[in-house]
Amino acid sequence: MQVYHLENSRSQRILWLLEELDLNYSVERFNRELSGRAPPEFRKVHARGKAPILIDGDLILAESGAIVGYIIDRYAPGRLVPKDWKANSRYRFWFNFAEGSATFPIGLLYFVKQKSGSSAEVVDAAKQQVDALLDFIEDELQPGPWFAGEEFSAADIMMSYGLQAAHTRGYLRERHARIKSYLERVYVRPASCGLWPEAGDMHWVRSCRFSSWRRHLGGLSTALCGENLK
Ligand SMILES: N[C@@H](CCC(=O)N[C@@H](CS)C(=O)NCC(=O)O)C(=O)O
Repeated sequence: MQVYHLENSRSQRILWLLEELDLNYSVERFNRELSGRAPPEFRKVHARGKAPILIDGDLILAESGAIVGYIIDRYAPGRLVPKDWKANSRYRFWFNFAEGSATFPIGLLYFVKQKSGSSAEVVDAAKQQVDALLDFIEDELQPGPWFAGEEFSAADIMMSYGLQAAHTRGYLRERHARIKSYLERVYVRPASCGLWPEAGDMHWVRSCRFSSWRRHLGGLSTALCGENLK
């Protein structure tokens, strides 16, 4: 499998999933253009022209949720998907909520704040949407520790991208303590190590190297992962 990865983008979800499942893959890594857009290489591979894209033999797939579902169903059936029906329904809710409801308002607030022509009213309306979204997630993220409940699942991989963006952009407030401690749990997972912008996206390259070591050495400690993040 080959992942078309754009720096600091939803393609982090795919790299993280592949690491969690310890599957073999290669990465084509691209920087964003100055405008923030994906370079033309993406459009050459898939008409949508956005990250992530997965190439697996003659299959070319876009949309992070579709790619996550494909990888699990084909290469790791039953992994990272709760079996208990109640946990499974929570899993489905958050898996779909991530792209359907959470990522857009967070991205929109960033976009309107960047645009010099945005009025204070528009920025304020976008802020209110993000506050309401984060308050909802904060209330729902219990008892946890993961979105589907006790088991870490692919819903966490889908949800963390938007929450991590909200965190680094300073949208989390004091009252979002559960989300903050949730992100702490995410950041120390060895498979997610090196994916977060605080670490600098280039650290991913080092992290990949550690991951392939892990395949040979049979275990990457969280301590080593923490060191990698420095
Ligand atoms: N819903 C799509 C969103 C894809 C998307 O918007 N990707 C962004 C990166 S997070 C992108 O490629 N942006 C660059 C561009 O729009 O040119 C998914 O989940 O894959």
